[in-house]
Amino acid sequence: TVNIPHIDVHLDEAAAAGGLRAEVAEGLTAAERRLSSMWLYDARGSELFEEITRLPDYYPTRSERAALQGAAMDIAEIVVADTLIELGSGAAEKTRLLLDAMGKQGALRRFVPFDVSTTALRESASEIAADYPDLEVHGIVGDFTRHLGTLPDGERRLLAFLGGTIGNLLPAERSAFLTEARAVLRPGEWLLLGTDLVKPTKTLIAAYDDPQGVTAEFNRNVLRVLNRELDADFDLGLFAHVAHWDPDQEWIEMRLRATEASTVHIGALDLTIDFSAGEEIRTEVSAKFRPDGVAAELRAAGFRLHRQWTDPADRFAVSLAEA
Ligand code: AVJ
Repeated sequence: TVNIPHIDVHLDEAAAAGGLRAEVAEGLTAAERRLSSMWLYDARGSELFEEITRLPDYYPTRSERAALQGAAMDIAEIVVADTLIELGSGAAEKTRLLLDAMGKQGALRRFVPFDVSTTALRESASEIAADYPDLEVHGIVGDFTRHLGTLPDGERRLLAFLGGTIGNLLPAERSAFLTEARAVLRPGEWLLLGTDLVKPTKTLIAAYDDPQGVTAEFNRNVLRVLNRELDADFDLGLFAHVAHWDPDQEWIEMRLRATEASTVHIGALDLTIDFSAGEEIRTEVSAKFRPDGVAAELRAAGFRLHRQWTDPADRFAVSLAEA
């Protein structure tokens, strides 16, 4: 028999479209134009991100994998969880390290991948179900800033939020997310948090502005999403990819910079926007952390930090905290 995943969709298309409309209307008319990085991940965006993770300069995925390789068995033995929930699981590739270790430990029964991209989720849930025949796979399509309350119950759950995706939340969203995660978990349940670490600017910029141009393509893809979903007429050729390090906030910003003046019409919003040459839209922040800072944010949300691991080059941290 085949192991078929069960999938719940909490991001219904109408609500997502409403969210996109409201956000784009507000973000693109603000004095400092911005878009939420969530809109980067349509099917094509999720594929481009997977391609980014294989680029020589994009170290976070490899560094996190190295950290997890050293930590997975310890984590499995500390948490003794029956359910692994993974937020923003995408292709769920590093998850296998955890699934293997938790399987070996013996308590694991169920895997709950949670992602904003329906296509990425269906694909990864099916692959994991096929490769782990005894594992119950229950996928959830949702927005982890809004739908944490829909997570299935379990005896003892490990909530994994890897990839450094927490860095894509703004500081207030970040603390709201951690507080909500703490509220959803019972005492004795666990959070595993992956965070990219502060490092020399040139290493960071190289990771977000690759010579192959994949990150640029990923960034500009958000305009394709707006053209398709909101009947907009962005000319992708008129927007250049920019990766900027903000030393005060300690985050990378991806931006799209208008290379010349243009007028864009967004049909679904009945909105016309004039871009002057050089004007920018912020499309993502990707915060970089210090291990002590992660510990402090976890503590502020009511978690107790149990242990932190880093990769041998100290580029990326994985923190295990108890609710
Ligand atoms: C979604 C957190 C893994 O911020 O590094 C990759 C997304 N943006 N290149 C990150 C991303 C540009 C990525 N994560």
